[in-house]
Amino acid sequence: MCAVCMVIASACNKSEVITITVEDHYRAATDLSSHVWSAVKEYTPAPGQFINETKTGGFTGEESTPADAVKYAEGRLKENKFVSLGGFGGYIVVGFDHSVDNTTGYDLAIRGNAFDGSSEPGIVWVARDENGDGLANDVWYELAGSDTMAETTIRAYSVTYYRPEADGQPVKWIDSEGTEGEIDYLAAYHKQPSYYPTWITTDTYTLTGTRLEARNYDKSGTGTMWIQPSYGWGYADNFSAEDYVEDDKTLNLFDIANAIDAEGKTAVLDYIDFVKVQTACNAKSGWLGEQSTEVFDFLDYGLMLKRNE
Ligand SMILES: [Ca+2]
Ligand SMILES: [Ca+2]
Ligand SMILES: [Ca+2]
Repeated sequence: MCAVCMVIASACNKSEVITITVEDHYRAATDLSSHVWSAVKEYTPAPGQFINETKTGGFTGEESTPADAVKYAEGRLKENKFVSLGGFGGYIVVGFDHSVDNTTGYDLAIRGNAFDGSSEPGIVWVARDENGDGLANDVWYELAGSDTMAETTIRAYSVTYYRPEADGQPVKWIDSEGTEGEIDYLAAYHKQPSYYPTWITTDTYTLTGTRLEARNYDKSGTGTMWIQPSYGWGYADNFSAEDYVEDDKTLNLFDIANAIDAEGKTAVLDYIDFVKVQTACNAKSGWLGEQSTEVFDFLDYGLMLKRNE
């Protein structure tokens, strides 16, 4: 009997109020567990050039509910195709068929499509299924990265996106700093009617997260060659030798030990159940459009290494 169960048993005997600890819902990996993500729990991108797009984006264009969006994202990941998170704040949440342990060293590997000069960092968040309902409705902890303490980094930053009034229009936004802007409509490349998710029924929606300062710039000076430099470490879809896998450079590695709470203090998590990746920059790169994190895969890296021993 585990320590927690013993507490409950003895408490029941005494008819005392019991505080259920999160350890109750730990799901140990077994020989049957997979080191690969098992389910998409939520997919809420910001508007973007690939959102609703039926060609390279792979949407039907008819997604009308959050469940449709989850189905889309699961199908894409299973086909090893990218899921775009759109502009700032767009996110995906995945779960595993077991709890992912915080091992010594790296615990998670996330695949993006970064290459030298094309990093579109996504911040990684983790959560335990504290209430044991299988849903990602628990407290999220950010995994700190190289820029967490930078003065240019803004936590609890929000962007509200506005549904365009007609097809073929950019998506307007306003952020929590009062700045206004647009997700451009790239008529030459992505011709779907709207970049505002088809399954979001409200005329505005707000995404909140941690914003990293954009580093993108036009090297040509004439708008033809946009560079999206890498960040130090701790971000998905980031081409950095500090945490990519040397012989598989689109995989970035993450350590649950870097978890921080809403105040920025270290959060000690022995394990996690859910992983969220969220586009970290609010920027656009000319004809390349908005900076959007792309993801392909989520792995329990500790379990993967154990299996490879
Ligand atoms: Ca670790
Ligand atoms: Ca839950
Ligand atoms: Ca990318």
